[in-house]
Amino acid sequence: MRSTPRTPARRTRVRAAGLAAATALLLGLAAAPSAQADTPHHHRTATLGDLAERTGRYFGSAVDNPELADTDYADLLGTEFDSTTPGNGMKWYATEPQRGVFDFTAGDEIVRYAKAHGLKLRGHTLLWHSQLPGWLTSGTWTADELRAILKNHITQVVKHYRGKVFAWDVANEIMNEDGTYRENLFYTTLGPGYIADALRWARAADPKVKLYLNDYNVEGTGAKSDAYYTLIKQLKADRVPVDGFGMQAHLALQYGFPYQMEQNIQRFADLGLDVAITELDIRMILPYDATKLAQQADWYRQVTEACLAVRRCVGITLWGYSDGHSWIPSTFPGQGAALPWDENLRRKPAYDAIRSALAGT
Ligand code: 9MR
Repeated sequence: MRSTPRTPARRTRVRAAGLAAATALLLGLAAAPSAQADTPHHHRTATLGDLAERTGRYFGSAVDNPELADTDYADLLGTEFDSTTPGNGMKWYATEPQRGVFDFTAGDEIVRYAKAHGLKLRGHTLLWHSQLPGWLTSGTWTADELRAILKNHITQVVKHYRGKVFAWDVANEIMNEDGTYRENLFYTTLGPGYIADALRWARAADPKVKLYLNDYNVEGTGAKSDAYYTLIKQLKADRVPVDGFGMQAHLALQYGFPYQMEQNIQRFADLGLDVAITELDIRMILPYDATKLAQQADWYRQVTEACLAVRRCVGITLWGYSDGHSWIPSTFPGQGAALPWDENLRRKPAYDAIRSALAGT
């Protein structure tokens, strides 16, 4: 079994666990079975993060700042996963609450948490039609003004997190379902060129970070993912820096599994891109029952296997990992149970399905 490279924080933790176990042995104490102990004789049970790393990928979960106060939740996130994304902390309303006044408090808290637990960090998101600050949405801007505002926002935020995030969702949800451009503030004022501009400004601010476009309902083939395929092909032809395509994967049992997911991931990879599953959850109409949970587990397995089948599918992120911290019930009343852990942090069938898919068993 190939040992996986660990981050300093994780190595220290594993070493500390080994030391504690050795001390217990010296003292003649019976070693209690522990999932965390990693001695020369006893290997710590591999986490989803460990299993993903063995395939050269990551397995993460988003976290929203208030959830860090739920210590059971934060502890499990920090041990089971090897990557995280701020659910809200790096969005425009949080990072530039007043024009030209930047506040990195929430994002920095996630950076510190990720570092302390040895997690990689995805940046989310520089540009979106939603969760914009009031000063931006209530203002009227000329194209020159808005271009300067967008450039400054991207430049300041990307520079601040340079070396701290490995990827950015530069532009989030910029297409309609029919494959036309979403008429957000930037499109209506600047035209479609704002996308290439945003990518170039992000690249200028951090030459190394991976730059993504990210959206939902693009996991399968269809008009919306076709539109991204065409756009990204053109951006590449124009030498615009774009490194990745993020498929959010907010799935719902009642709407069917995405059509040709693996082939769809593959065609974006074939453009020379990284692909990531960025916000995975699989909701259902409540109440849940064993049949629905089994179907959900099968879908989690299928998503994981679709990613594993494509070399450039670099990782999977859950949009929160437990039913206790999920955006679904408040947004879709009567739906939920979307994550692999329940509200009491008990593993559901989906957990085992992901685990065996990652392990290839
Ligand atoms: O998880 C986020 C939730 O806390 C916010 O209230 C919500 C506002 O729309 O945004 C959620 O995250 C979204 C993500 O940023 C982009 N894709 C859809 C996610 C769910 O709405």
